Amino acid sequence: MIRVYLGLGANLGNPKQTLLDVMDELRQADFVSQLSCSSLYASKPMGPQDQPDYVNAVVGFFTELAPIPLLDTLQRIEADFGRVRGRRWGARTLDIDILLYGDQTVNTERLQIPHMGIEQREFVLVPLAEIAPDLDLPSGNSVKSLAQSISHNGLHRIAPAPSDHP
Ligand code: A4P
Ligand code: MG
Repeated sequence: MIRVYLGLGANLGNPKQTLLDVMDELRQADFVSQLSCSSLYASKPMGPQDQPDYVNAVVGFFTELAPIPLLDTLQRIEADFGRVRGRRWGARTLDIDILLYGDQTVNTERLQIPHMGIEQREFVLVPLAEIAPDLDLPSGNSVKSLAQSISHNGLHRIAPAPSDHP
């Protein structure tokens, strides 16, 4: 079993409810064990500014799925939630990024892990530090210290993590 961390983001429709629904779906999925969920955070858009603010969160779990089957599965979940692929960094109903897959590095055309930009994004580092404060990235940097030193850029907590025992 490999410990995986996903970044969840949404800024169309009802982003908060979408992320709560995705967390619920993951908790019940047969490829997911021991799910932990961060709080939900509101964040300013990175990239084009003429789009709504985002809601972001991070989840972690153990899985037996290999990286590409995991990506396929997560892209099906994105599609189920009505994601229409538009411009890069543009508005979306649901974006799921594989942030980390154990301590493995993946560098193929379809998949790069760690997800590029982890260390520069407050909306990834802060929720990741909430559920994995003792984690070190493959680069050797500590998630907690990165989260403490990055500019929070208006990031703020808007909802608690859903209960581990609904
Ligand atoms: N792909 C490669 N590596 C990965 C990975 N580790 N996890 C490929 C998931 N997918 C990965 O993704 C394009 C392709 O990336 C996929 O088909 C997969 O093969 P996409 O989700 O269709 O496109 P995208 O998300 O528009 O592009 P990208 O570069 O992934 O953007 P990001 O980095 O996801 O950024 N602002 C705030 N505040 N919060 C956000 O969450 N998100 C974005 C999107 C922009 N601004 C944001 C936020
Ligand atoms: Mg993406």
